[in-house]
Amino acid sequence: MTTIHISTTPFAGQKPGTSGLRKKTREFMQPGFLENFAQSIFNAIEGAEGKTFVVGGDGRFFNAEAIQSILKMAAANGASKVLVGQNGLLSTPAASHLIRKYGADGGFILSASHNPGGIDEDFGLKFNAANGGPAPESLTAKMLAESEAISEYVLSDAADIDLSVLGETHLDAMQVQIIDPVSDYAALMQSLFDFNAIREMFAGGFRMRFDAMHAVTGPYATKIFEEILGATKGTVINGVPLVDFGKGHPDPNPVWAKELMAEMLGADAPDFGAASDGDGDRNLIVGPGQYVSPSDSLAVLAANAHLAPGYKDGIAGIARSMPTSAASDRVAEKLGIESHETPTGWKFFGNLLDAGRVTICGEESAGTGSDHVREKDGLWAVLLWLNILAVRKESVAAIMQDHWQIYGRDYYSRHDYEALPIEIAQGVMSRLEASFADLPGTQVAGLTVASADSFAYNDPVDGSTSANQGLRIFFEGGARAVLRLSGTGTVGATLRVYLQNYEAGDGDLSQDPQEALKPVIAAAHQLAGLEKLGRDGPDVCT
Ligand code: VG1
Ligand code: CO
Repeated sequence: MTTIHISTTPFAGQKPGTSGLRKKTREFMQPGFLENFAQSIFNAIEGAEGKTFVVGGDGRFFNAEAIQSILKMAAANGASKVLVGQNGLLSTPAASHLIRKYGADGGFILSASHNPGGIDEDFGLKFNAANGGPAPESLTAKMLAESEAISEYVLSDAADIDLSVLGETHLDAMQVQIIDPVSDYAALMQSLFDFNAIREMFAGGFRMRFDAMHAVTGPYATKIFEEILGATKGTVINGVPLVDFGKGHPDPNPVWAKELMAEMLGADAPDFGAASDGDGDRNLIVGPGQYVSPSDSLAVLAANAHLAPGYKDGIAGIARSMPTSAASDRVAEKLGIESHETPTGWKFFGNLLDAGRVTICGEESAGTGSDHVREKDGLWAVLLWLNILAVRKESVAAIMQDHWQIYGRDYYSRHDYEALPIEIAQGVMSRLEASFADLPGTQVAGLTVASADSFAYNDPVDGSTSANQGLRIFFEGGARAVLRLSGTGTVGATLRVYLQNYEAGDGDLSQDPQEALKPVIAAAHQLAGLEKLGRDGPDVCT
């Protein structure tokens, strides 16, 4: 058993995006690509000597091979111990929990999350820090700098480890513990929610459908919903993780979770429907005939969290990403607690959670979570909904109506234009920003611009600033449009247009969001010159 030193040269483009490094799988599979990035991580954290890491992924194509490389590199870099999920599987929130529970120094999560998987699709790697959360910008900047200067990586020449066998083994001097990916996580969920009340609800005939989208949550959902909580067998569909997610797109939104949506919006729908994404950190919530937008779900969960044992004493504060609707701000105001607006990406919630200033966080992209881990957590959101339903004994639709009557409704939609030529997308953004100085007072599509800016965030905990986090246009009367470029795509540029408009609680609460948003959609199109994209319309509307 020897450490091999391999000379290497930098690969361009190893800059981590919104959530780790994502590339086409074949790019990741090039000799040295994964290794360069992994070594850059070890270098950025000032070495691995004597450290403990958690390693796992969402089971997509190249997951197993990448894990073997990372283990051999961790050993050669001097790590003392690695905890690996059996068969290389760990959901992102479960990995975050394990880092915290076992006091690890960090974790390697192999996933491109909601992006499709397969040799011709996407792969990704992200590093989480000792608090269990995604590497903050200060650390991702170091990783990038290391990747641009790298000249060597090291790995052990030991044989591959059999990841299917639970228990302890060794790779050279490094201890490798292969653990059940589900059990610690299931116990954590049990400590937060009233499993007895949920069990009784299922025993009383409550029906649920959970679409695991052939991604990592299958084993977690089957164990928790069917085995522990007694939901009928078959509650979980697409529950076996596959390397290509059954050729699906593991993004839990009404467009990609078609099968679930058809059932939930059809006749004889179950009482509750939900789905999660590739790595298990996102959630989709839908009642019979009632889709719940992620921004609304965040607000409802925050307003009702006290009904679950883990939050019975109330919540300290709520944080949402900037493009997320203001619905959760209204809840924070009513509760008299702090609310924060952060840039897109879970890494920006970490400091607020660590400082105890917020308990619940969420993003419009279907991510919600709390201070129980440092990632968004799909099954957590589903379980909190179930706990609320079990206590309130009302339908999802009734809970939404009640919420909107109290707080008003923030109609919301996101329009995505995917795989655009980069110069065209950047052109739209820079022209729009250049127009901002003259925009206030401008009338467009029946609306008047109140103000416009490029969002910058000042972290109240560590004082750091993150600029250029999206262009915001506020209209008189409360509507808002936001434009930003995605940081998770792997082909060209994806432009996201986020639209919202507020309707007070005594107004018309039952409009189709696309109808309710028509004026702000038209205004955003004109102001940003979206016809320059050369598209008939967005690729995905959520
Ligand atoms: C998207 C979402 C963002 C989310 C990120 C990672 O980023 O908009 O809210 O945090 O994906 O989610 P972007 O830069 O493409 O807009 V996951 O579940 O793919 O790790
Ligand atoms: Co995800």
